[in-house]
Amino acid sequence: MLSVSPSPNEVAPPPPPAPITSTGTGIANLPNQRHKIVAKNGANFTVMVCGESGVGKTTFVNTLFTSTIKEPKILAKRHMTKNPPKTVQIQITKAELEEKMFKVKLTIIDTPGFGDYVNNRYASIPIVDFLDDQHEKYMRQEQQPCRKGAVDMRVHACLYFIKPTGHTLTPLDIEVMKRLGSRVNLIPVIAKADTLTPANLAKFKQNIRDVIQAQNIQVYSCPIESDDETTSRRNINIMNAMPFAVIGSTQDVLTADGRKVKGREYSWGVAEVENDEHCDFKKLRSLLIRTHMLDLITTTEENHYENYRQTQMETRKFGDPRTQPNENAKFKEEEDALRKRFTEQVKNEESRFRMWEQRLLSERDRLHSELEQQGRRVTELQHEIDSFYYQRDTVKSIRK
Ligand SMILES: Nc1nc2c(ncn2[C@@H]2O[C@H](COP(=O)(O)OP(=O)(O)OP(=O)(O)O)[C@@H](O)[C@H]2O)c(=O)[nH]1
Ligand SMILES: [Mg+2]
Repeated sequence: MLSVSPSPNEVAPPPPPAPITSTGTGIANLPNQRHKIVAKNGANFTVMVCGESGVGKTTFVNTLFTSTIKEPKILAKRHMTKNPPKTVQIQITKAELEEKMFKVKLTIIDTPGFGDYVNNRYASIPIVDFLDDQHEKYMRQEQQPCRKGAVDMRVHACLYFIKPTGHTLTPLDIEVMKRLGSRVNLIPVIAKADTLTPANLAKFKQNIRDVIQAQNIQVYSCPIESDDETTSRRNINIMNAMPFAVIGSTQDVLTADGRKVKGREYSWGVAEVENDEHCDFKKLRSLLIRTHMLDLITTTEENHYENYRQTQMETRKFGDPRTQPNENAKFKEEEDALRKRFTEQVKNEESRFRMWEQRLLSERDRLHSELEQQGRRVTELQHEIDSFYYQRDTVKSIRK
């Protein structure tokens, strides 16, 4: 069995992965200096997908598996259908890629989409918690006397799926991406590229790049410099494609020229997953499991994990010694979030009371004027009664 669905906060260790042979994605091409280490130990590589609900995260994961691994039947546990069901909890799928002498234990973490609610401010909390928890678990294991068999689920690449609106990043995208970018190698991805025209896609990409820069969002940037000119050119090519536009599909369709490809069929033709003219799926897949896997692993270890570790050490040094270091930082974040929420709620209540007060005052004024009117009416009636008695008495006295 390859997939497990533990709760977001409690990730149960998944069962051992079944070995699968890759379709030749070139793990053997990992840079030489790291070659031996990887060959000896094998690499643990973890990718996470996240983004708004329904943008195609699960379909992308399935596409990645079916296009990368020769025996998708082993992954039958996943919903490989055209329209996968809504992901409701963090889902972990493990597979083992093997090429020549190299083994890569690939873990893909699919997350539930957010953006369904009016207030999505806290939408990314489970994902951020998951990322921090993996660093924390690893750090605690590292501090143990025996570190053999340590479970390492630190996320090496987090693909953030952007809705293909054709405009720009939403405030929610910006907020979530900022939080993710400071913790993990963040790779922005434009979902459902087949729904945009090439011109709109190019414009959309540029808008996203501009916002990323203006908002100072930390995204993964691969090293461009290399002794080898071809590698440098390839890296520049990859960087220019960011944010990667992808098409997801596990369906085999027939093109006009008779090729059977993974793609999406339209009346005007086929949008092909693995066609560089149609989308950047191949570039992204190559970056992940071929050309930059090692860089993603190294930067996670050296930058993101190290940042986390240092922050925790600082907190431990200056924080309350009775409190666990991670908890200190987490409590601080939670406290800030709670304080913000509390202030907001107080403000909301205040404005509710003010409106209520306003309503009561205008009701009071209305009743006052009604009372005055009624008073005037009473006086009028009293006059009428007086004049009635007066007339009756006059008539009586005349009769007498
Ligand atoms: N046109 C188009 N549709 C896509 C693409 N990828 C996925 N879809 C469709 O979008 C719908 C949602 O896809 P999912 O993969 O379930 O989306 P998700 O992001 O996992 O959704 P949640 O699990 O709810 O967060 C399905 O009907 C897919 O067939 C794509 O590249 N192009
Ligand atoms: Mg899903």
